[in-house]
Amino acid sequence: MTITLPDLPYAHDALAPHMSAETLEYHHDKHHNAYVNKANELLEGSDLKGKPIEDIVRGSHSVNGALFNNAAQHYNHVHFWKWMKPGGGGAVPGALENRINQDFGSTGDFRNSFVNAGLGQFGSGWCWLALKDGRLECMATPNAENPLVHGATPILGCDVWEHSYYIDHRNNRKAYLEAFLDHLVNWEYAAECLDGAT
Ligand code: MN3
Repeated sequence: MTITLPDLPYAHDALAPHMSAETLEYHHDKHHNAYVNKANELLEGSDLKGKPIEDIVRGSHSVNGALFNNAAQHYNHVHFWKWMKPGGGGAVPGALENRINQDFGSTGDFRNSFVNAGLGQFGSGWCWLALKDGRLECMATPNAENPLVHGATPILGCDVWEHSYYIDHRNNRKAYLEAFLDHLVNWEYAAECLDGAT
């Protein structure tokens, strides 16, 4: 079984103006595709070949850096496309909203925590809402790293590599993170991730 590039779950221009067709053409068709090709190449002859992607990510972490980087980026992007939708960022489904209120105090506190995690990640990486030890928390990770290698399950993640926002928001990462939360997040998919984790 090889790793394959999933189609975007919407048209390339469906997230504009918050994330343009040009960004998605580069980000999905070129960057994500390159991670898929490289991961498949590196899986040849590896005993992780054919394993579920989560096992490949955990199994290559701190053992095979090149495989980890490409497999983890594949995992991260598969979910990232699904964590967005046209006209997203609306109401948080009740069960997830209750968990956010319980663990952060309020949705506003969650929002500050998520944006600050994204802003605080120096250079390339990701910010996350993740479930760890039964509690929701925000975290930031460098490069390809993700909550899986910290014993946590990702519920929502945002790519803060410049390739994700430089065309549309230039160097304004904060504006990108706010546009992601206000206009792009597919909260139904985040709620599905929480259901899967509990
Ligand atoms: Mn990316």
